[in-house]
Amino acid sequence: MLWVVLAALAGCGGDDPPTRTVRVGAGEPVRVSGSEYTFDPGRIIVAGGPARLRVTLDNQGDLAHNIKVLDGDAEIGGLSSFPAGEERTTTVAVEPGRYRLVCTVADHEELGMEGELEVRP
Ligand SMILES: [Cu+2]
Repeated sequence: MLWVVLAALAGCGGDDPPTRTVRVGAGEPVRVSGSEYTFDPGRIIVAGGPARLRVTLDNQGDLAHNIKVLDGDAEIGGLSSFPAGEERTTTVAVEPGRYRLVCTVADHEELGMEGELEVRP
């Protein structure tokens, strides 16, 4: 039984879960599921930027979550926190470049609610 315990512990460790990537064209909407403590997909690649990216966060967790788009430390868009079981949509204007996606509730980012947004020309 020991290996079961070890496997369970390994699963709860600092290793990130596999990150799913989605690729969309500029103008195509993106849907992100948020839960404790992950965004799925965790990586979004937009081709044909600059773009007005329409993002829907589907809160499938048990807690309130949000999603913010960060350019360096600057927040350039996103959604305020909202309750579990709801979804919200926003639009963010992005130039080609790399951005971070984070949930700013408490320590959710440190716990894994973070992702990448890459906008390609
Ligand atoms: Cu969160």
